[in-house]
Amino acid sequence: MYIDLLTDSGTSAMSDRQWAGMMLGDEAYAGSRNYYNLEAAVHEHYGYKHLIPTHQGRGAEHLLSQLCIKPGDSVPGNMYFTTTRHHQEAAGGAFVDVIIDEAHDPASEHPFKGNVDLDKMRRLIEEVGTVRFPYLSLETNVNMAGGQPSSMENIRDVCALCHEHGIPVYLDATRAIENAWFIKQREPGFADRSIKSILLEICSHTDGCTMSAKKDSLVNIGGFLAVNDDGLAERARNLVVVYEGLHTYGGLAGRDMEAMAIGIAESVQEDHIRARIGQVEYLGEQLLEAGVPIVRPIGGHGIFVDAARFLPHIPRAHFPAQSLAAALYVDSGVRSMERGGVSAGRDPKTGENFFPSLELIRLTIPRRVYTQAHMDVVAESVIELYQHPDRVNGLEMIYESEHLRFFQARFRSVAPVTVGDVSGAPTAVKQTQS
Ligand code: PLI
Repeated sequence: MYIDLLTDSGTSAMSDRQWAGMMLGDEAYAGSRNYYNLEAAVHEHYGYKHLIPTHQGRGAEHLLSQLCIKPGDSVPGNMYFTTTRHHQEAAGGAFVDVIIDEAHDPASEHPFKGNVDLDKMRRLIEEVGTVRFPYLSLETNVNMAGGQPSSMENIRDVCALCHEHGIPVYLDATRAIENAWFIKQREPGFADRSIKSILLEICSHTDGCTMSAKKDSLVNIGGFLAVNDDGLAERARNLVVVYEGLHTYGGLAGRDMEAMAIGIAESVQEDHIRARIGQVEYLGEQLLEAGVPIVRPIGGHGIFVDAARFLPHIPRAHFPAQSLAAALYVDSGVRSMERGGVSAGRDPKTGENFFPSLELIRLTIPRRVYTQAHMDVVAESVIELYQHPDRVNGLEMIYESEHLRFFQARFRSVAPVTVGDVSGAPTAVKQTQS
């Protein structure tokens, strides 16, 4: 592995201050002082009343889904995310997509492709009634759409609509700070506001959040559920003890909570977020200049390459995005991530493959890890493949795990690869493929 762009989750570099915080771990089973530091940081930056730490984001999603969703419920959201939808379905709910149509079009230049379509949401409320809606799941800087933000206006309006009908709104705040950056850049009236104040305002419209601190908060492990409702918080504290650990550590070591508290404060620093998103833009601009089809506008945590347009000769059944990810790795040792048909999985009712409109690979940039020179290498390899799409073969899946298959699936090339087909590939790779 030369450059690892699989994910920005838990792969960012911690600062000297965070590492110093690790040395202050208070590993008391109950009431670690690091918990209280984390609670203060979440309160100051996200504003919610109650904090329940979890080992990572999906731990918080599990708690929220188990506590709020009943079998037969519909859970609207602005595009699915893999683990979020999985926990909703495991609790008996069905995810309903209410994101604007532009989010499904990689070429649309809409500045806020993460927005909820208010008409879709209104229609859904009319069709289903409010009884079967446990909450709206509102993701910031929507991952599967290409790291695309929602506007403050849309967040405010959709929250008002939901609250009018007694429906709570829970934020997926995993990349809320990247969303805040785009609001500052693109939405009138926010240019002079601090990232910290924009983040607080986003959260103030909602009733709570699930959080994977492995992204925005710059830690290798950690997450939390934060809510305003006293009763829900009490029920969550009861449940976290069953699945994660005591309510003052939620599956984390004291030192991890300290690093998270410090990471939260660092994550809203303007220079940090400017450099972080600036690096993503640096890579994206090079690909755009070479005509490579990528999701536009350039998103927050990575560049999403439109594999369907990149490899029109590979049918969806042979997973163009997974095929491109494999070819890129063979070409240059750059690991990317499939975000298309493999990630989407199967319909739990029919067992049929989902084929989402977006068939993408994600070049995900960890925070504070790589230099622009690394980005040059990535761009060179992607452009090389774009100019020689015939070098990329489709794949068939030879192992599929039961849950969240994209994490563990295995593939083989549908066409036998003979030596010389893949320029520059090491011999061992060629043998494995054939
Ligand atoms: O990986 P977790 O369990 O800490 O978090 C799950 C999760 C929830 N919401 C969102 C928007 C995510 O992006 C997310 C995890 N994302 C991963 C692992 C990624 O590679 O994007």
